[in-house]
Amino acid sequence: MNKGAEYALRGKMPQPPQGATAKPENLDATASTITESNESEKNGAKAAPGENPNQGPLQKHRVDSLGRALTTNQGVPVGDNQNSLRAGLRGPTLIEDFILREKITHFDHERIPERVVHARGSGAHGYFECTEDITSLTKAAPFAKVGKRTPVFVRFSTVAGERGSADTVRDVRGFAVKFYTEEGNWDLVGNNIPVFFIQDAMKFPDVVHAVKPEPHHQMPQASSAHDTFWDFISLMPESMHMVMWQMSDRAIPRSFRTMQGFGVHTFRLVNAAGEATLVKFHWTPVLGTHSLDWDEAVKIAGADPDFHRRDLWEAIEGGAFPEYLLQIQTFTEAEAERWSFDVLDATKIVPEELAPLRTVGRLVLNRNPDNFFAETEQVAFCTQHIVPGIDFTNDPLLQGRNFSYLDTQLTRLGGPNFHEIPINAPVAEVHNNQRDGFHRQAINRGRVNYEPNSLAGGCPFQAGARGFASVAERLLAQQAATEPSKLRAKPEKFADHTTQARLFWASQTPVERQHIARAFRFELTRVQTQAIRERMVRMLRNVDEGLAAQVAADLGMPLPEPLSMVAPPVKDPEVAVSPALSLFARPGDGRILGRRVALVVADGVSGAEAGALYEALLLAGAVPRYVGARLGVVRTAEGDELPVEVTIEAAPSVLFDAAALLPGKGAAALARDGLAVEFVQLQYRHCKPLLVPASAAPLAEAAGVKAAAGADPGLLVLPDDAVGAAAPAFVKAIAMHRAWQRQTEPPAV
Ligand code: HDE
Repeated sequence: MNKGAEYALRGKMPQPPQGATAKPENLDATASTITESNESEKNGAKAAPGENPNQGPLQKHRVDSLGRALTTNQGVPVGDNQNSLRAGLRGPTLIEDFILREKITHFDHERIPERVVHARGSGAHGYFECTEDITSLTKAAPFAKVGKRTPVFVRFSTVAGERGSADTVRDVRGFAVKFYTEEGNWDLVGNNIPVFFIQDAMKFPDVVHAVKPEPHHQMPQASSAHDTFWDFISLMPESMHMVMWQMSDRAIPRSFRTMQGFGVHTFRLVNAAGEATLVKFHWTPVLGTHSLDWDEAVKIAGADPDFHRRDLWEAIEGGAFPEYLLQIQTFTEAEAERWSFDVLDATKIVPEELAPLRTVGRLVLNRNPDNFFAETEQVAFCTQHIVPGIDFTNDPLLQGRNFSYLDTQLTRLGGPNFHEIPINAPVAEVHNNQRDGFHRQAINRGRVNYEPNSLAGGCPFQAGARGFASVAERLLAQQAATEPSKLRAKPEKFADHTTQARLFWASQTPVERQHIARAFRFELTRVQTQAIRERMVRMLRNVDEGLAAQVAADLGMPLPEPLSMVAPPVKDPEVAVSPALSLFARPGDGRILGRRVALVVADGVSGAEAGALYEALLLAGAVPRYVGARLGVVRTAEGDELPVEVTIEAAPSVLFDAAALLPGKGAAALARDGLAVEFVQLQYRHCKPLLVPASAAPLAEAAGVKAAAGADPGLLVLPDDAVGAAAPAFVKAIAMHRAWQRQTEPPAV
């Protein structure tokens, strides 16, 4: 009996001991039935002590029907899967047809509620590898040893759109990682933007209601460009920092493979001695951070709504495994105390200048799911899934999330046993006295479902020091004597909403600033209520006068008074410019894995030049495609046939990262094909690398390409016979992603 250890006796804090256990003399004493050793094909053998049906790899759940006959869900072979059972050839269908009824009933119930936010998502399996020893900071299982690999499942998502909405809308992206550690599952449920709209969970339903389609007519889908969103934002100055990020190109990533991820909140790492360090988590893509152009993002939503999902799937199928570094910022409570912002405020970052990034591991996504529904749809992330070595902080947004995620899964996945769904089941063993509920899979043995017990030898027993222990924090220690210990209010530092919005703006390059201003113009132009536009410009004046003036001019309105601020911005902020906040700060490692490149062909194309370029791109890990006016083949100058893999109509320009017009006598004729002209024009407008050989000059000219522009590193104007040899320069231009120098307002073509 350890009852004494539960009480703080004589001022001594209790430490939970390991539970007392006794080995039974006879295993039958712990059985539920003394007939359990009667085996059958269904019964199987009796459970070995400690055995748990949910543990272990997913393979026991995979179904392969190769060579098998069709059956009902009861395993009855189905003789006829074409005709329902009817009374006579032209007679009515019989209710007796259990095969038809089972099939249709199952179909009728195939949908589960979509996630209330982050409904649109794409998942992948992979592993996390620890690359640096941080055992002095944390005892968390994934960091136990350098080189250790922990299996993971990752789900990327948009926030606002419904399950079938387009991938490339302007939105925050979810970046949720489930680590299957031997000490249980750890979910790091983050976003691709390091801050959030609100400071307190109390406002979450409001911000989500505001951004979702308006309730009276359910429009617009997956878009923040409407009145209710901006009405809410313009009345919530704390959202200003987040909105700056959301209007930047961060919200229109080129790919899940080229965006960062952030844990957002400040968490804690806890070491074996129980010492805690504050931490921020960052996922940094090895291929760099790259985004789309807004005009392009809009067009892709029509041309391929699955653009990001397809990109992720194809990259993994093609062996270009997406990879991210796990980087951490660590700092002490004392350091955090000195900063002008509060690290419990999710609308603030910790600038890298104050706490540098340290790489501690890498995440590699190397396997696509077998089944979207079973895995990507049924995966259940919960912020409160943490393991020994990780702990929360008192960020009021994180605290609110901790209530929410378990709760949402109960409805979405139909009950409290969602942890038994294969994708959610930990690889660690699960033993407790929880029983029953919808869809229970485990058949728990024995008559004991309570603790303490003697009838099951005290098992499962309390883990004691081996188990999870929350950081023993002195919650009221830093309180002023006058502060009530129960209240609804925010700390003073939470009141500054502008310093970091200014920091973000100051850290952007001119192109990025232009894009942010353009995004405000687009979104607020769609807003119908003038007063909302005005309030937003008033808010922007607190961030930057130039930005506010430009947006006001773009909206055709005079500059209104700045909005009054609850707290003035910090006078001398620790960091005024942080270059790391620019998208261009992480150009990537120069590889062009999975980049889609159009090689535009027509009859008379030089087969030699085409082949050389195609091969070089393949070797560089890109995905080249021969694009033509019609499917089939074109004749090469050498007299061979070259397959046209896809047409300009089916795969328009926006689906390619770069284009090469291939040399040949047919190239000029494409100048008379409106679709081909538009193809080149949009490649050019979206600042993508473009290779133009001499014979394709008329097509480029028809598209408005300014071939003379010497200052354009993305434009390769070449003699016809230099195309293949130009592959290295072309690859370099693609790795640069875009030649933003080309962009003008409004676009020249
Ligand atoms: Fe979530 N969020 N959230 N969230 N969130 C959900 O859980 C919620 C917040 C995030 O791929 C829901 O299973 C509240 C911040 C991601 O399955 C729900 C609050 C961040 C995902 C929920 C927040 C996130 C979710 C909906 C404010 C970035 C998708 C369905 C207190 C750090 C996970 C579900 C996946 C999903 C609640 C704020 C990230 C309803 C109450 C901040 C990536 O539980």
